[in-house]
Amino acid sequence: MRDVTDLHEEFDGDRLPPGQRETTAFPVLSKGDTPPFDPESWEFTVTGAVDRELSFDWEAFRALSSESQRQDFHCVTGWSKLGCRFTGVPFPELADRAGVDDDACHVLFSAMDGYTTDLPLADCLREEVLFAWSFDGEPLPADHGGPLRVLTPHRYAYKGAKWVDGVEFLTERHLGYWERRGYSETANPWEEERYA
Ligand SMILES: Nc1nc2c(c(=O)[nH]1)N[C@H]1C(S)=C(S)[C@@H](COP(=O)(O)O)O[C@H]1N2
Ligand SMILES: [Mo]
Repeated sequence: MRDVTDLHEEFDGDRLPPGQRETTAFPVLSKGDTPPFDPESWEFTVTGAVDRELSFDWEAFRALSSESQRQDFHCVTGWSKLGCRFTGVPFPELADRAGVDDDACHVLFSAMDGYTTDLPLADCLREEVLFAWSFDGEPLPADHGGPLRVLTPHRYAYKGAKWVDGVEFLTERHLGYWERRGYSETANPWEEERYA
């Protein structure tokens, strides 16, 4: 299992970022209802500034090479959950398959509840940005984004779209749901980048 709980060192910070408190619970934060999942009709797409646009059904996505990681989870509202065990597909694996264009600089994630979130491309091309289907050895619970969610342990957790079903590579910045409402684009927990 890859352990990325030391990535705070790269950001010159403590394991618990400033202004955060540790929780052992796993609170649920969603802007609306948990969308239903039908493995027969589920579709995941990779679009935009790439050589090959991709689409996967559930079976095909689950057949991608995956790994397990130990990660910390930092919510912008002030709680952090340390040492979570997730399994899924690292972002660079998908990016390699699609072949990202040289002029791509930004990424927009979209989800089955209408949620979107955006990040600079460089913040996505990291092994710990995971499309995860499993938490703690079990299928990812629906409230936490099951069947599939993004994890961004180097960023506040609103950058990790639950129920993710699309990744778009962009040549200019598009704002996501919370980013349009004043939250930070970069969302670095060690710099307390909560708001733009
Ligand atoms: N699709 C979707 N993804 C989402 C959200 C959402 O409302 N919809 N909320 C975000 C926010 S603000 C946070 S803090 C985390 C919370 O994840 P959790 O509910 O598993 O704790 O999911 C993020 N991803
Ligand atoms: Mo959040």
